[in-house]
Order: sequence, then structure tokens, then C-alpha cells
Amino acid sequence: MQIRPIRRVKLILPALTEATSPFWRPIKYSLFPPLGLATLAAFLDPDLEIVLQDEHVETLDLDDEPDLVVIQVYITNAYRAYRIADLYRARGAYVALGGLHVTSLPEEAAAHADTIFLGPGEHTFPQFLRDLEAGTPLPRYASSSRTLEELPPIRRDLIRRRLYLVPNSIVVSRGCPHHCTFCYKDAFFAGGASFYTQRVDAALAEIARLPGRHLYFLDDHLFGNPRFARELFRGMRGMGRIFQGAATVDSILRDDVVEEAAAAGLRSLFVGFETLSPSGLAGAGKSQNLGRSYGDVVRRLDDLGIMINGSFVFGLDGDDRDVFRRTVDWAIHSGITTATFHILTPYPGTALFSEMAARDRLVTRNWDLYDTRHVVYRPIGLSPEDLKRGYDWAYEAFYRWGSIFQAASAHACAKHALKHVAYSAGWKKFERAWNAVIRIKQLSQMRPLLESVLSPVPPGSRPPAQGLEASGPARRPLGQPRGSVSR
Ligand code: B12
Ligand code: SF4
Repeated sequence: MQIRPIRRVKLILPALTEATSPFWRPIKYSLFPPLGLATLAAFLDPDLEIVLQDEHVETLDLDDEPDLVVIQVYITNAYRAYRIADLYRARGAYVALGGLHVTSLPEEAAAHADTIFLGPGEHTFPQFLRDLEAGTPLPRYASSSRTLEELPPIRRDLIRRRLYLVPNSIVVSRGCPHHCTFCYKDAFFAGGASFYTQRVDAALAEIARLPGRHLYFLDDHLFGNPRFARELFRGMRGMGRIFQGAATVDSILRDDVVEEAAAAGLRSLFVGFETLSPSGLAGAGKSQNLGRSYGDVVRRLDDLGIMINGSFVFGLDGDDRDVFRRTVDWAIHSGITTATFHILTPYPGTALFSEMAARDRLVTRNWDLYDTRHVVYRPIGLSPEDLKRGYDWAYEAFYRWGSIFQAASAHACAKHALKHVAYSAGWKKFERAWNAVIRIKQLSQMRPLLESVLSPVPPGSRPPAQGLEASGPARRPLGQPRGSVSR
């Protein structure tokens, strides 16, 4: 093809398919800006005309004439991404596709791109730009060199901050040291290191550049390298930040990193509990959760005033019709603040996908349905209908007002209980209010509210921390399992 001189560059995050479905929750998709694309934009010559558009928060302008189009492809925006790619290619633009789904299924994506990228883009994208300038771009670049050192500062100026509740999203590591069979990470990081961190001083400098108080670490596992995490949190002390992040069950119990994090401003943590069943954990390769007391995890975080977003997956082999009730009961009685439930989803490229395909258990390859809300495989021990019904029931049951108050009452400290109600209800009970705020483009006005809900509970108002038992029940004994699921 004839490559036009590159003057105008457009970076696009197409809307996930949910954007046009009844599941669309504008607030969920107005949380974080497209950090990956802003990271890539840093490698472009700043003198170029660069536009970054996120279809979750704005209408895409598709009437323009960029010379280079860079599109990030997730599994459930893949078809939309391909349509946009085809449109721009027909107009003579050079189209580059990358991201998780392109890495999983490069042949599929290649039909819609001039160049595809496999894996993280920090090294391949600048190489591509050099090749493009020389007139010799390759059809495919696969990342093998992995480091976050010496990277140019992310082009956050291209992000329209006021359209997001959490514009200060940040990643200080990539990947994760674990190997759960359903996770994207082994496939995405194939061909090189699958867990690596920034240098602590560079991470601290990036944090210092972020305005405001609140941060959200999008790292898969913020405590994955304890030495790095400890130094990072020590460096953050005194910066006056409050932040959220994600970590594994074992890392919370392992050492003092969680205390360091709390002292630095950690106020809420996403924890992958996934299942209460040891055989389910073993089957999913989730050995880091095996034999650990979830009750201890909850107690330790609660004692530090850290709210918990628990992640749970339904449909693992061995799950029966009672799994929904058991899981929701446990989450409520343990005082989990927010819960994210998933229907097990075999993403292409994962060990789980290969296994399901080999056993002929996949019932569809319509990627739009791979959103963890649909059953796309043949479950064992549950019918697909029971699985879907149980999943819907779990959300409904966990976020009932009664459940929210019951879960909040599990905290020993009244202020923590109040924050629990505010955070959980704020996330799930005021959809219309969020929609109105988003419509008038005033989401940034809500940030102080989020910050006040996340502000620390003064140590004096908390009961003294209890010692950690080797294992034990959650804060309260579990309710008796109560038969099969009903709505
Ligand atoms: C933020 C986020 C979201 C946001 C996404 C919006 C946004 N603005 O990005 C929201 C909240 C909407 C979201 C929703 C969901 N998410 Co999400 N999310 C993330 C999260 C935590 C961070 C993404 C991020 O910013 N990473 C940091 C940047 C720097 O990396 P990056 O985006 O991957 O970009 C790099 C590369 O991909 C590459 N690249 C990307 N595009 C391109 C293009 C070109 C041309 C090139 C060269 C390179 C390139 O280069 C970039 C720099 O290295 C990831 C976990 C993670 N740590 O990545 C999960 C993750 C992507 N989400 C996941 C899931 C499962 C979901 C949900 C289904 C959950 C649910 N049930 O609701 C939904 C829906 C997603 C879907 N339908 O596909 C999974 C995806 C699994 C998969 N195989 O697709 C992940 C990996 C979490 C996990 N560990 O399982 N998510
Ligand atoms: S611990 Fe989380 S991020 Fe790490 S491999 Fe497992 S699911 Fe993926």
C-alpha cells in the first residue's frame, strides 16, 4: 500500500459491546481513561496532530482523515474495533491494532489492520514508528523485551479528565507472578517476562505529577513484588494520597506490606477470592488462595480500615446450584463492601480456553458474549440457565438495601460501617443520579465525594487490631446453606 506521510494520528478506544446493551452502566465505563493509549501516545512526535478518543465517554468523530489510526482491542469491543479499522483503511489511513484480543487472536485481527501488535506496546510501538517513518513497517510486531524503565511520561494531557470519575489511574507494574488458568495474563505476556515493575523513584515521580488526592492503581497485583511495594508505600507516606488497588489473598496475609499500604493511604482493595471451594481453586490454578483463611483476610483489612471489593466467579467445575447462596451469604456476613461477580469465561489464549475447546465445551465464539455476564460454555453440575439465573440473583441479593446494611453491620467500627453503606449504595443504588451527572458532564464534581467516602477512619475511632489467627471463620459464622437458588 501507499503510506501517506504521517501528520495526523488518532488513537481510539472503541466502546465495549455493553455500551449498546441493557447492561450499560455509564458510571462503570466513565471511571478510567484509556491509559494504554495515552502510554503509546508518549512515543509519538509531540509536533504531530494527535487526537485520543474514548467511545465510552464521547461520540466518536469518524468523519476525519487521520494518517495513522491506533486502536485498542478488547474482546467485547473487537467487532466494533474491526468496523472502525475497515472504515479508516478504506479511506487510506494506516491502521494499527493491538491489545488483549489482538494478542489472543492475531490472525482474526490481521484481516482488519495494516499492522498488528502482540503483547505490551512499550517497545514494539516505538520500533514500529521508526519503521513506518523509514517506509518499512512490518505487518506484525510481537513484544519480547519487557521493562518499564526510561519510558517517556504518559500523555495524560490528551485525556479529558473531567469526563472521568477517576482520571488518576496509574500502573506501576505489568502482569502478575501467578498463573490462574482463566486469566488473560499468561497469553498476553507470552514471549517475555510476565511480571515486572517500574523503578520506585520513577513510580513516585509519576504519582507526584498527578493532581488532586485520589489515585487508583490498575495493576493486576499491586503487592506482587513485596520489596517494590514496600518501598513504594514508604515513599508515598506523607504525600497525602488516598488510593485503591488490587492484591491477592496470600499477599494480604503474608507480611507487613498491607500495613505499609494502609499507612500510605490505601483505602479499598480489590481481592480475587473467586470461590469458597478448595477444589474450584485448585482447578483454576489459583494455588495462592488455597489453604488461606478468607476470614483472616477480611479481618486484617477491616482492622486497617480498608474496604474490600471481592471478586467471585461462578461456574467452575464442581459448582452446584447452591454456590450462589453460599457465596453471597459469606460476602454479606463477612462485611465485603462491594462484590464483582463473574460467570466463568474462557478467554481465547488462556489455558481454560484450550481445555474447553479440546473437550468441545464451547457453545459460541461470538466474542460479544464473552463479557462474564453470559454463559459461553457447557458447565458441569449446573445447567447454563441455572448459572445465568444464579449469577443475576447474586448481584440482586448482594446489593439489596437489607444486605448492604447487614454487611455494613459486620464492621466493629461505626464509622467504617457508615462508609460501607455510602460506598456500596453509591456504586449500585444511584444509577439515575450518576447518569444525570454524566449527561451534564460534571462527573469531576463528584470526586470530592468519593474522596470523603475513602478518607481514613481516625485510629482512635477504631477498636484495637485483633491478632491474626492461623485460620478461622469470617467475622460472623456463615448462614446455613439454604437450598437452591431462587430470585
Ligand atoms: C481499566 C480496566 C477496565 C475498564 C476499561 C476502560 C479503560 N478505560 O481502559 C473497565 C472498568 C470499563 C473494565 C471493564 C471490564 N473489564 Co477490565 N480491566 C481494566 C484494567 C484493570 C486496566 C486496563 C489498563 O489500563 N491497563 C494498563 C495499560 C497500560 O495497559 P493496556 O490497556 O493493556 O495497554 C497496553 C497494551 O494492551 C498495548 N496496547 C493496547 N492497545 C494497543 C494498540 C496498539 C496499536 C499497540 C501497539 C499496543 C496496544 O499497549 C499498552 C501499553 O503496554 C485491566 C487489568 C490490567 N491490569 O490491564 C482489566 C481487564 C482488561 N479487564 C478485564 C475484564 C474481564 C473486564 C470486564 C469483562 C469485567 C466485568 N465483568 O465487567 C469488563 C468488560 C471488559 C470487556 N467486555 O472486555 C480483564 C480482561 C480479560 C480479557 N482477556 O479480555 C482484565 C485484563 C482484568 C483481568 N486481570 O482479568 N476494565
Ligand atoms: S492472581 Fe489475578 S492477575 Fe494474577 S494470574 Fe491470577 S487472576 Fe490473573
